[in-house]
Amino acid sequence: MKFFHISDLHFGKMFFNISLTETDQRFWTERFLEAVDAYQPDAVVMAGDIYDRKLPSAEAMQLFDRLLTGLSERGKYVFVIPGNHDSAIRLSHVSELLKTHHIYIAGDISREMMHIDVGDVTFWLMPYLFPKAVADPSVLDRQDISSYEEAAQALIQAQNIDRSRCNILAAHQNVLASGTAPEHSDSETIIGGLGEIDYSVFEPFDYVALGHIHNAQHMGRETVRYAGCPLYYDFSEINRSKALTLVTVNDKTDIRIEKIDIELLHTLKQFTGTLEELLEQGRRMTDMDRYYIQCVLKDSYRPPHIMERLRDVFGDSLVNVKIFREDARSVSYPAADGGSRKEAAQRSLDESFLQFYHAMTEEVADSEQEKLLGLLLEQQERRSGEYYDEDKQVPESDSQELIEFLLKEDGQ
Ligand SMILES: [Mn+2]
Repeated sequence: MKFFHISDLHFGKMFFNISLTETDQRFWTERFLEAVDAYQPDAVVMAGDIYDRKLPSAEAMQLFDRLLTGLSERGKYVFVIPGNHDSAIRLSHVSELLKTHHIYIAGDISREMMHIDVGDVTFWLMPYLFPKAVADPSVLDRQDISSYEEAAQALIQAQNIDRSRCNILAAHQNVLASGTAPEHSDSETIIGGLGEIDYSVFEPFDYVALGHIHNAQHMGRETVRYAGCPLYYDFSEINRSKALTLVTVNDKTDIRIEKIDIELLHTLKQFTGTLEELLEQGRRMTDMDRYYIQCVLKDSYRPPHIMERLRDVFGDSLVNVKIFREDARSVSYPAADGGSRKEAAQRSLDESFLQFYHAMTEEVADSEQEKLLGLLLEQQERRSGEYYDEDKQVPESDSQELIEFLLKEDGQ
């Protein structure tokens, strides 16, 4: 028995302002199906976060459709669990029907975990769980459960696991190795320390196919493993391999893990230097199209027309510009040119705002955003001249929308 363990596909994800669905994610899906042809696994385990959102875009759903159909056409078993980004109900739509095609998608948490026997191996599907869901009267009816670890432990203990068989679990949780947290990526939306479950809880399982953490790694033992996200979803993953995890089960005690390289449409490149140095590095590049590029500015003052000049050289490959910081906590760039309060007071409002913007987002506002800021300030100036009545409800103005646009974060 051989299977690919994948997770955190996040179909529909935006990378900065770029939609990856029709480009990188579709490319990856086709290369993955080729890898399935080349390595002939019996099954594919998808350990949650299939989609980036609970309400995925039509394009993201079509891509998942392509993946499931491609695997079904190749006669593979497919095991899917919902992650915290998925809607369990929507993901498991028509799942009863799909079982006839050997596609098994777990829905909401239930007392008996969905499990499927394939030869000597049993695949167990544990949807993303949280304590309240497991404690619920409709599941275990255990009001004493308060932590994620207790919840996972109780649910596993409630299963009738035949230990003579090889048991494979798919789970989407924040797993620790005896107190050691996994190496995180900034593309995860995980609150530090929340929902930790020690790997020992999964002791009854011979292999645990984990999702949730975006960096591939094992936790505690070789066979409790995060597959990691298939594509680069953040520059913090720049040195990480995106190879596929292929698991071969010879028997219960002999499980081998191989890493299979997969071609990506883009990988990441990060340049650090002054604007002039960055432009020079860009001019020397000959294979720009293969990368998504982040520029880290080391200038001690803010050079004019940063975005325009970088775009001239890097084109659409440039996805993000940020300010270099020695210490991640200090706001070195905005503070560097004007120390005193007097100087700060003399700075114009838009200059101050742009510095605030750097400090908050670590990004340089582009000309479009600067233009919007100008409009916003103009509007505020006009409004401040108007009579202000304290009893009067402040009208919902489009200033709010502009502020939100300027401080907008990428959809996570
Ligand atoms: Mn994820």
